[in-house]
Amino acid sequence: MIATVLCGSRNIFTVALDDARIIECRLKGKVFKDDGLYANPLAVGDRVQVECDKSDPDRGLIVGLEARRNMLMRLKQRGQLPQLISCNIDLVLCVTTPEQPPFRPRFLDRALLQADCAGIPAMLVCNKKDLFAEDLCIESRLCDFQRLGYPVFRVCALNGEGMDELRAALSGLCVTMLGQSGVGKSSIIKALSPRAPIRIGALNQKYDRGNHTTVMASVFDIAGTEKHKSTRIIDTPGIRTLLPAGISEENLVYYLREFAPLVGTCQFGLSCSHEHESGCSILDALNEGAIHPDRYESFLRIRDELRFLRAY
Ligand SMILES: Nc1nc2c(ncn2[C@@H]2O[C@H](COP(=O)(O)OP(=O)(O)OP(=O)(O)O)[C@@H](O)[C@H]2O)c(=O)[nH]1
Ligand SMILES: [Mg+2]
Ligand SMILES: [Zn+2]
Repeated sequence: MIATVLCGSRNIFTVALDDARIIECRLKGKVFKDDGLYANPLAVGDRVQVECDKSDPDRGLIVGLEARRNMLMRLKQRGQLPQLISCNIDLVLCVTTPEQPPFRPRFLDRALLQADCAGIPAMLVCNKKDLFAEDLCIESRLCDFQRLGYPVFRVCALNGEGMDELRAALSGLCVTMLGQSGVGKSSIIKALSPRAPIRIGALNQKYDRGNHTTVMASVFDIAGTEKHKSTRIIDTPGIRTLLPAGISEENLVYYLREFAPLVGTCQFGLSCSHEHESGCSILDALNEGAIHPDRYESFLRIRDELRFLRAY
């Protein structure tokens, strides 16, 4: 029987069978084709073949893995294998805040890069709109993401502001939430589906950030309404560091939307470092404002990191 992984780690997973029954499965002595490429053998959203236990209807054994439509991954630490966050999804929802925790556009650049590299559409949600005092730096970055084609939603999970638009945008999709601890990923799911059995954490007063309340990726189904189809949301634990996974120094530019069309058009072609050369299309775009200075800075930092990761 085919099932979808809802949550789990190491070798015990909760899966939903295609007849809607939810059972617990072991992954025992089974080696998949992709084994050895990722830190975890299975991720939430994976489609697996299951053999049900004949004596216990609530248990089974995972015996195979169906082909993956896509994989969202991350690298936690240099020298480790990439971790699969979720598989077979339609959308990555990158969640951020203007305050508590502070706005971190570099995290967004990385999260969007990871989504683009996986070929998965992405949107941004700026939560905690209630804490948003007019801040030109934040607005400038949010507008730039919009300009690049990432829809941006400004919402407040606490008072429901902006939630209808977000709900409509998620209609019929399977979505993965991505963001730092404390930005309100779980709160947004709770706002969309008040009866969802989900834990919301308090903020750490001293450090103005989350306490890593969600500890494991898991799935929540939000029922459809007359206006919207149902939505499946994967809540994930807050991410501290997001090192680029599955991207090389050479192909980084292809995954930065405003950089990609310029590749190869510099005077020195593909050998241009885009740092000091005359006739560099990327530096020209930066000077003309077609590339936001912050995005250019992110590009340099991520490229440095990729060099460092490769030198391992
Ligand atoms: N002021 C304000 N606080 C909010 C809003 N949404 C969530 N919070 C608060 O932010 C804190 C963290 O919320 P969570 O939903 O647990 O955050 P999370 O992103 O799931 O965090 P982790 O599970 O640790 O990754 C809680 O104290 C929420 O009440 C909002 O719109 N405005
Ligand atoms: Mg959470
Ligand atoms: Zn160049």
